[in-house]
Amino acid sequence: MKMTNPAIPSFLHLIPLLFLLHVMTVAGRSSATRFYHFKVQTMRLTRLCQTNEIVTINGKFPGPAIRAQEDDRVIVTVTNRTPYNTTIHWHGVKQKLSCWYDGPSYITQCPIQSGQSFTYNFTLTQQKGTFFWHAHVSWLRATVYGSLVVYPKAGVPYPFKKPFMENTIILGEYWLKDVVQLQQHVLESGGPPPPADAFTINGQPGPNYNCSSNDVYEIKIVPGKTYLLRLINAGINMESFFTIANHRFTIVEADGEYTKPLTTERVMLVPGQTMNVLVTADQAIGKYSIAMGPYESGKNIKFQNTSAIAYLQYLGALPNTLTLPAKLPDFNDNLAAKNVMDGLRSLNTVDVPKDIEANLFITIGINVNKCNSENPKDKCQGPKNGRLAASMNNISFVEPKVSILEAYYKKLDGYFTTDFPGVPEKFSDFVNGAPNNIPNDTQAANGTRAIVFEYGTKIQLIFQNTGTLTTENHPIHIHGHSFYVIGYGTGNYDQRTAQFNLEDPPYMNTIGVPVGGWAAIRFVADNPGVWFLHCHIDIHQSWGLSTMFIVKNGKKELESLPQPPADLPKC
Ligand SMILES: *[C@@H]1O[C@H](CO)[C@@H](O)[C@H](O)[C@H]1NC(C)=O
Ligand SMILES: *[C@@H]1O[C@H](CO)[C@@H](O)[C@H](O)[C@H]1NC(C)=O
Ligand SMILES: *[C@@H]1O[C@H](CO)[C@@H](O)[C@H](O)[C@H]1NC(C)=O
Ligand SMILES: *[C@@H]1O[C@H](CO)[C@@H](O)[C@H](O)[C@H]1NC(C)=O
Ligand SMILES: *[C@@H]1O[C@H](CO)[C@@H](O)[C@H](O)[C@H]1NC(C)=O
Ligand SMILES: *[C@@H]1O[C@H](CO)[C@@H](O)[C@H](O)[C@H]1NC(C)=O
Ligand SMILES: [Cu+2]
Repeated sequence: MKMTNPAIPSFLHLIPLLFLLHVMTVAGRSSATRFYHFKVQTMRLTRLCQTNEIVTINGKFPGPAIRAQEDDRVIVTVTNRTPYNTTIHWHGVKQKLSCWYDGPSYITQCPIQSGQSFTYNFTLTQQKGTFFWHAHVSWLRATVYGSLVVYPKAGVPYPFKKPFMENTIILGEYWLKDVVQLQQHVLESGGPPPPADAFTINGQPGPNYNCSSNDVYEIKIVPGKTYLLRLINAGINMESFFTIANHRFTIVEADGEYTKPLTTERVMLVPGQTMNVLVTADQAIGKYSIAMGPYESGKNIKFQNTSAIAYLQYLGALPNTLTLPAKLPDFNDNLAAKNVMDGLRSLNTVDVPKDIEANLFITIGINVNKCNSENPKDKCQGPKNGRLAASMNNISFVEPKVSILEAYYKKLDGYFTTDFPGVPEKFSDFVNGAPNNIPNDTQAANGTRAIVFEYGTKIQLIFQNTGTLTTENHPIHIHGHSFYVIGYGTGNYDQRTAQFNLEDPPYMNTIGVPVGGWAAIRFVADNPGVWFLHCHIDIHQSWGLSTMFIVKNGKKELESLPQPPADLPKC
């Protein structure tokens, strides 16, 4: 099947929205409610010479796009018609006073089990831009994802010249195996995950893969016009480079916040990141490759290294035009990844929290635990016959059996503790001073521990990558809040030499902490609830690279979490 998205149809689906904008302006209403029904179901899909059952929403892959406007209410009823547990997370949506609808399984809700439904109900308060939704349980998000596009309010222009058209580009990783079973097997084995069978662009691997010469996403463009591409990395375990043959493009938004325009030839997107870029059809009429390939900063990691390809096709190009190839950086080009980050700035001067009230330092990295199994051949396939794990401040997160938010709200004892340490047990050379007695000296402690903040606490958080097994860029994602990325660097964080940008740092929800380095973020904890903080590389999260923080209710009006919804799933 050939997937095309020619200019006219992509404009057509905007017409109802434009009509609505008109109605709303006339009626003088400030926001609307958008209703969706998500049927979680299995679907047969042919990719890479094989037909498999995958889990998707409403029989679409990628799943349906949600389109709304700033301040709208979104109501999505999710009905689970598969044998698998599911939940949906609205990635980047702050869920102000609606933590119950955030979606991470066993953090804010129990899974929606086979046959059950749950209605998510939240507003897009003061948020606009490119977001996405994805399953937040097991590895279901390998196929359960789609875009969530929030337009500015009626009459509010973009801070750049209005693009002629727009397209959403979702980067993904595709497995031929049942991903829920695959995750289980990998975790049982103690070893690393297998590489994905393919990278995909809008669900299509493209011509570099066997049997895929027709499975290509194509954008048809009019010469001379400027297009807005909404890039979303929905990948599971890999960070990715993205580039377009012969075309430079300009970043204007990152993680749903406008940025100062930054023109580049390529970007690196970590899983969980979104970026809006403008590209102008200013090259010779022809056909150009759009490519997605691996960024792997860790050592000795097996990964998929065939790039996914889509086409940028000029209208008027001859049918058999030669496709111009796109040149991706080498998989380990740390500088290419850093260069983009170096140029990201908020569009305007921003109000970065000063007078920090909670100053945290969190180490992030991989551990190797001792085997402790009578069956090491099957269960201890990690380095030196150990079992791979991951941790924050040396605590490997243990997934609870209940929803922590429910346990917290209903004061149920015994499911979690509130003693997650704000600093590591001991400071040392985290990057280079790794113990070499694996697995004896590389064990992690286990726990389901939270940090508790008073409402309104001004937080500074330093993430420090450790080199226990290998240093690696980790994409840290925070739920319920965006944060200013005020600084980052390589090596161990040093307060005396670290440089912070308190003027116009980017405001993000996912930060790729540099390989063997650190990143500093600031935000105000102003959203009551229990919020997951985790590496968005799914295997790392599954190994325990996560924690959670609780924001207590405030004292004023609109500072308290409402009661749980009546249909909240039970464990
Ligand atoms: C969604 O939440 C709003 C605000 O709490 C409430 O008024 C409305 O009834 C809810 N709608 C549904 C369908 O649950
Ligand atoms: C295509 O198939 C050949 C032969 O089976 C195999 O060697 C090669 O690795 C495959 N290429 C990709 C990109 O999967
Ligand atoms: C890419 O994969 C091929 C096999 O598919 C392998 O021969 C090659 O060494 C890999 N390259 C890198 C840089 O991993
Ligand atoms: C991590 O915790 C384990 C288990 O308590 C301990 O043995 C190990 O020394 C700790 N490692 C570090 C770096 O703190
Ligand atoms: C943490 O849990 C893992 C898996 O259950 C176990 O192998 C390991 O020994 C535990 N670590 C400690 C320090 O108890
Ligand atoms: C689905 O979720 C329920 C509730 O937490 C749990 O008891 C059950 O084991 C889960 N099923 C699977 C296959 O994970
Ligand atoms: Cu997320």
